[in-house]
Amino acid sequence: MEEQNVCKTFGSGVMQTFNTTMFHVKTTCPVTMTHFSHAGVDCFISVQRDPNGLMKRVEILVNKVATIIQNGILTVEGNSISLPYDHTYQKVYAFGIYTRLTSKVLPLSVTWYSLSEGVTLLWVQLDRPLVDGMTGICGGINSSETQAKLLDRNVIHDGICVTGDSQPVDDKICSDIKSNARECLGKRLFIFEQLCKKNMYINVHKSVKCSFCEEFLHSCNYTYAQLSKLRNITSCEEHHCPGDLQYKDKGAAFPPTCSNPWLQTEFHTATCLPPNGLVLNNRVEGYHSVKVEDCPCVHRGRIYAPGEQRSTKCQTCECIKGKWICSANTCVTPCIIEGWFVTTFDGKQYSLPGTCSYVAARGLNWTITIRFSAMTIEEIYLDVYQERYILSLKSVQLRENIITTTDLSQTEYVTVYWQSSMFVKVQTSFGMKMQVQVSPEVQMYLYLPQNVTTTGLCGSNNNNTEDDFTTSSGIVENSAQPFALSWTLGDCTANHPYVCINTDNEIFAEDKCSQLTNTSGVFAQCHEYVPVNSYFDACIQRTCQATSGLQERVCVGLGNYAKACASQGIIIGDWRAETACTPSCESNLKFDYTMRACNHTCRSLSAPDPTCDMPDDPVEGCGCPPGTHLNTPLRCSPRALCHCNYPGGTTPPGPLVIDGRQWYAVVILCCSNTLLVPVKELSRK
Ligand SMILES: [Ca+2]
Repeated sequence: MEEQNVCKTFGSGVMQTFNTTMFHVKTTCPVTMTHFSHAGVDCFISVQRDPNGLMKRVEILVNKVATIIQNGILTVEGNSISLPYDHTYQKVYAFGIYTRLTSKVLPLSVTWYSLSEGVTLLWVQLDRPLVDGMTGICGGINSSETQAKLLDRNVIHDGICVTGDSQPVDDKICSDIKSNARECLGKRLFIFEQLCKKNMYINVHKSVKCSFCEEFLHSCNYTYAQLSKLRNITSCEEHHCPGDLQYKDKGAAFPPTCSNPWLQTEFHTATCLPPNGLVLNNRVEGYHSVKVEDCPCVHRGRIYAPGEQRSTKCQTCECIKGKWICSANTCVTPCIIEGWFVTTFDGKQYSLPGTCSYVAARGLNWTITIRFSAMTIEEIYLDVYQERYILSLKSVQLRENIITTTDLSQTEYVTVYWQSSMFVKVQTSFGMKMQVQVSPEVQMYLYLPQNVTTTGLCGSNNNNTEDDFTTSSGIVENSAQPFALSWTLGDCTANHPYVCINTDNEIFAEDKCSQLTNTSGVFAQCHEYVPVNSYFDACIQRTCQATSGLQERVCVGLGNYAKACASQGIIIGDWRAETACTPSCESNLKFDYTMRACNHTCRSLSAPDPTCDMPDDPVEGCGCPPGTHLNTPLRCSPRALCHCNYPGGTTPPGPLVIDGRQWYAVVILCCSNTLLVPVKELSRK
């Protein structure tokens, strides 16, 4: 079990430090709860109360992201948000009757109870040992500071706010609870009495009184009758739940819903739950509970009744118990390696732990290994039988022979050709296909027939995600890191950073990558088909870590989502123009989203083009517009200007003198890419 440290504030100013000391602070000044830095991430949490004891302002600053609750309104970086809210660095969501913020960069959560008038309860939980140099009223390691010193250092005076003495007030609620809850309070009786009297100062808000009593009494196992009696004393009402939900002092923090009908028992807290056996219909407005059989489904913002069907490019789906039950996917899903972000054949997504060399996939007579430089693939090696292909930025080679954009390389087992300036296709005789993006970044898309299983980073290709983290020694791991490290070659250290290298990168990345998630943006039409969040996170990370060419990194991130959408039949349109991502092309080549290799080179005029026999979806990249052909050297030429291919080279249009045998030379004519019969035989030299 990880070490948990909890610091809490409730009532009109009760503080409970990490070392569980409790005291009362009566102030309308901001109070620093905790402030520390860990792993390069700064964390600062403060609260400020009204004269009536309600917290009117809570400020949570983690990794420079400001989350503020003020006058009942929750904002993140100045924008009002709705729950659940998922940000690169944090999540904010309903947790029982509370709201919880969980950081993704620190093992930290902050939970609070919010009323429209203010916050009555807040606790900070740190799931790790306390760190050095912690300040704040929550205390730190071996905190030996006196209460007076803690107050002095952590109550921030601004000249307007007032700090008073926490004078005990004789209050009937305190004495009545004391005598009625003596047994439950046990050892806490003394501290209860002491704090209760300080908590109940004049003008204290009713909810603040209730928050105080609830905190002390919620661990008591009282019967309904006993609870009613205590409620009579405090005149606190039972928490009111919305719709037909029912309040439970202790129950599942997340109610079962149509999207997630299983009752999760991991977290228990004060909560609102549907009546027994029902689930919350979270697919419609309001809080209505239904039988799971009556749950509707949602697709592209449309609600489907139970039993209703819909069809997509790859499958037919039926709405059953709030879930889409789909026929087998007829589209072959590739293993995708885009920078450090991997999607296995069976659809599991994870990120690689470091700049290493890995076995991406291995079959009977072939192995694909990838070597990284920083966050991008430097080289891909494909070993098939005795042949080694090396793919890198704008380059493909078979052993030491370079395969240029106009070439077609064919051996017994492997055919390699360029689909456009951005994509190289590798087709094997045994059904394995690989598409490699070679510009502006090396990325890999690997396709295997259904019945072929593999090992490596790409998983097992058996339609079961559970065994995708199988290590090189055959053990199935739970997490990505040990699994991925087992497939490394040579020295390797896990060095995956999770925070931006600087603030400028961070702002740029957030701004540009949010074009993906923008619900009225160019990518919105695909959101229902391909979940966008993992692409957004990947876009942020690849841009955050870049030391140069930030815009290009963003374009790669956006392009990866557009590619995933295209594979589901959703064509985004001219997104590159809208996002300043249109690449410039060499020579007189033109950029297009639908380039095809088939019959697009001058070479293809000399002989039947084998690429026309290989089924390819069109790809984006630079290539030649219709009516022109890719010529050597790199240029789009009309047919008449095409060079001719002959065994041993290419030649421009016109007569070609080939040295024949020792005494003879042959002149043939290249015309419209066709080598004509010898027109002239030269006489003996
Ligand atoms: Ca699998």
